[in-house]
Amino acid sequence: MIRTFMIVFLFLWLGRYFYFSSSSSSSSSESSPVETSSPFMYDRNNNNNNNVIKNQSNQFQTQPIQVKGNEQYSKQQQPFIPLNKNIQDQDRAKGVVVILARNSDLHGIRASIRQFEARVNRRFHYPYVFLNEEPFTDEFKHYVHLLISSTAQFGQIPKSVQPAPFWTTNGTRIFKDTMWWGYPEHIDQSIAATKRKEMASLENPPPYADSESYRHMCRFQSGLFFRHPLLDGYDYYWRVEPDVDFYCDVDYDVFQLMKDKGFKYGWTIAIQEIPETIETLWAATRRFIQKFPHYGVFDPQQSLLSWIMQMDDTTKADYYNGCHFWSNFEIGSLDFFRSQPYLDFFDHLDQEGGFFYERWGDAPVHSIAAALLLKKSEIHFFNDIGYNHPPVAHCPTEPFLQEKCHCDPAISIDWQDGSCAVPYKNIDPDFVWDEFTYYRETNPYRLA
Ligand SMILES: Nc1nc2c(ncn2[C@@H]2O[C@H](COP(=O)(O)OP(=O)(O)OP(=O)(O)O)[C@@H](O)[C@H]2O)c(=O)[nH]1
Ligand SMILES: [Mg+2]
Repeated sequence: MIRTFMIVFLFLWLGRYFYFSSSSSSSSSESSPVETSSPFMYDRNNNNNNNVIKNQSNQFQTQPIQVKGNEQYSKQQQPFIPLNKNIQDQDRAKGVVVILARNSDLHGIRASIRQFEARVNRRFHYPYVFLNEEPFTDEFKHYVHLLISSTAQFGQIPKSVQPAPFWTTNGTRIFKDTMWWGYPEHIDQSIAATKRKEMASLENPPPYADSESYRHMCRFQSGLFFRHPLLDGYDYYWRVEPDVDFYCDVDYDVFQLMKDKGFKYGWTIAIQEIPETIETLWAATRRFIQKFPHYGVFDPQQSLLSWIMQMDDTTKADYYNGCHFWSNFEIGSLDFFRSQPYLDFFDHLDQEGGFFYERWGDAPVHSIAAALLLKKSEIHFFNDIGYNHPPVAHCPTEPFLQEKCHCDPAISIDWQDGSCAVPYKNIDPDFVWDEFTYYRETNPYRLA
């Protein structure tokens, strides 16, 4: 009996170790499309994956698909394409497209990837990482691979406490036990359930008011995605969601632009958050600032603080105006999120519990962090990337950009009610590049 227990314990313990080792091994194989095997990753070398689909409820069951061998998972193995500017290999930006999705998102993801490839990736072949708290089905992997021009890796997110990397200010990486997808121990789940019910019974309940999975998703996107071992070795990411449109040709390497210009966060749509979902987020942020006064710029002249923080004329108290970058589109620096100030910010918010007791979204969390911890010169408006996440779209109005697009500028949220682009202009008057600046800044990164 005791021996059985010991064997089970040893097995579980080794499982944890395996996760650690997968983190470092994927880092060392960053230029290789070959995936390492781990409990959280799809092992494409395992022939058992290459069977017909298993999900009996799916419409594709009527026509079992043939999933081919390994070759389809790495159609394009040339990560460094020639750009106008001669860039040494070691100076190349290591970018990746990151997609969090459920198996049920397959068709929405296919629609997004179809346009992403046509407008962007057929030129650059950025690799993809797909993440899911359930194993991706063979059907999902198969149909995604029919559309991509590069490599893809499929990772699983643990629904349990597992070691997660944490980077200190001197760059050291340590691991701390963290709930990846689920309720952290300190969350009172019965209070969380009551709060969800309260939100759902509001006269105008916000979307996903009563959803548990949405809250897990927001917490994961806020504080965990960039720690997944499949993202080790990458410096920049482009987030893509199901059912979005990419309206314009992107004919220069955005990741290299980000790296060379020192941009840490790129956006296309900025709007206001639904107040009911973030009632105490600003108070929690204030406590973070008090706890870590030495972090960040916290300087209205250099930062975007005044874009998000306003003063109440009567009470003279500051408050969060809800302005945020709509994070379903993001091009960002993974190192920003892996920095100690950001990780302390996330841990602080996580301890406060608002991901579950309210419905804090990753968009306001990322945006407040960017406004507090980055200089405004490190944040870039990708005006040229026309984008639609229904019901809100950004479509460039400038004729020199319109030539690259297929959207009606009239649909663009930018200068309409609810957009935070207008207040952004007050803080950074030159945030929309004119034609000369656009070509001067992007030309070095166009294909040679
Ligand atoms: N694996 C997984 N992915 C999820 C889950 N919920 C949402 N996602 C993904 O997380 C991202 C954001 O979720 P969305 O449902 O698009 O949320 P949203 O953009 O706020 O709202 P809508 O797009 O209007 O539904 C998308 O990429 C989804 O595919 C989940 O429970 N599991
Ligand atoms: Mg969405």
